[in-house]
Amino acid sequence: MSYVDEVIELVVKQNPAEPEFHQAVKEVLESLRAVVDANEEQFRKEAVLERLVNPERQFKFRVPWVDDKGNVQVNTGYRVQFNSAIGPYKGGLRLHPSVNLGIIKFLGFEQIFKNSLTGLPIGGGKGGSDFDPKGKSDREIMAFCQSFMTELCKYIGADTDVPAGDIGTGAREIGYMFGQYKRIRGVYEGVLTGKGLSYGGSLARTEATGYGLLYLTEEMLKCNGKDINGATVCVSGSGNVAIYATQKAQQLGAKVVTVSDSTGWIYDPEGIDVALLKEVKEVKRARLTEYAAARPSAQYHEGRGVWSIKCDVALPCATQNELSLDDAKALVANGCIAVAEGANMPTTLDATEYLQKNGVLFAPGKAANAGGVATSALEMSQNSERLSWTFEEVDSKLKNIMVNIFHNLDDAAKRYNSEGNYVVGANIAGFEKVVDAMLAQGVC
Ligand code: NDP
Ligand code: 2IT
Repeated sequence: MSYVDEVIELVVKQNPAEPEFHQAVKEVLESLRAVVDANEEQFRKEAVLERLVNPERQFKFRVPWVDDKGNVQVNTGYRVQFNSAIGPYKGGLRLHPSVNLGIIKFLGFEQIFKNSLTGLPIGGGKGGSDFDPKGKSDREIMAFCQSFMTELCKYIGADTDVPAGDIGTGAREIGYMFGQYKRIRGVYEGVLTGKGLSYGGSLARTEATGYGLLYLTEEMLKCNGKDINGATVCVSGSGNVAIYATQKAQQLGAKVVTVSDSTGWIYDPEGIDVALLKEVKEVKRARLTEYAAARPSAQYHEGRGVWSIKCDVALPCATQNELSLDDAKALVANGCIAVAEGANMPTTLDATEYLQKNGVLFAPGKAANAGGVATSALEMSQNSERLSWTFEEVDSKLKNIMVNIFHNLDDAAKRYNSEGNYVVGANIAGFEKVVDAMLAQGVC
């Protein structure tokens, strides 16, 4: 059996009931075959793949908090410190009822390669909790965040592990967590990114993931003789990534006709009204039915359905496995030319394969959504030098990073005879730097 197949089998055996982690490992290792085969003897001897798929450390902890009725609620918190070969652990905190160890491990594993692709010195980590922020009062959110940080603060620090936002964790939650960290540890440092601008946050971090997604998509289209200007775009999700992806797509001359949330989706043939979407989602924290009620051209549908709408470019920006094989077939049948993942692992393995086989340009999340963490690393730099850069400075660095990422994965794919396969390109380009650092640092 090949080394890659052996390690995939080992991961499934040693980590039962973690299907998302298996899926992420499988996608990465399958596409590293050419590199692994070329170095098999050394990699086996040094147990490179076994080390790569085993987190350096993982924490699971109790998070008790008091709700508005005076009852004690208990959630579970996680932080997985996956790989520190190229820098301090870096990655977001997800607050969603679906969170479990397997989900955090899949996200942490992806983060290793994503962070490497940014070209910045950040290792891979991820955390979160099964806490559901929906329907909670501000006081309940604060109570949860303070309790969560009371435990998490023992394991993180500006030079060791720097968490940030993800699903369910935005500026409000980062603020409460930062306050509690400072109070317990007694240090004012850049221990979290995505902070408010009044206490060490970076301009353009809020926009960065969505804007970065469009910068990479624009470059990928351009290098394949196509244009984002004039394209019809379907976006899923209506959170941080989806909102700023929609905004940048419109600035680049595209028309975005859909957004979604966990209960339904909007088809707006006139183009999504971003100001209204922000008001509904960022200010009121309401459902998309409110968007439809305020916008005559919008149709609201219950359930899923974004990918049934005819588009040139599809940008899944909600959550994992939200674009299935049937969705991929519908996109291809409707003439879609490109899919770029704003979310982490939103496309199932069979859907990815179908899209690629049918000539759809496919940019995997670890490359396409790397703009968020890259700008987090820029926030860390600004915190270290105790200065803040202008919006234009950060945005232009972000754009350069995304254009470079695209060319790095394009080159890596070409080097390994997989021209145009950006999944292979992203995994190989991300892996090379991490493995080089791991080997240089000896057995650790
Ligand atoms: P938000 O919490 O701001 O928004 C998430 C959006 O996705 C909401 O519209 C939400 O709907 C929807 N959603 C979440 N879970 C589900 C689900 N199980 N089924 C259907 N819809 C769902 O999160 P972000 O925008 O920050 O994150 C979106 C994706 O992008 C995630 O995969 C995240 O890991 C990834 N990402 C985020 C980065 C960042 O900087 N924030 C950076 C890189 C990647 P509802 O409100 O109804 O729950
Ligand atoms: O998935 C991701 O890259 C994020 N949620 C952002 C992580 C970060 O540290 O900014």
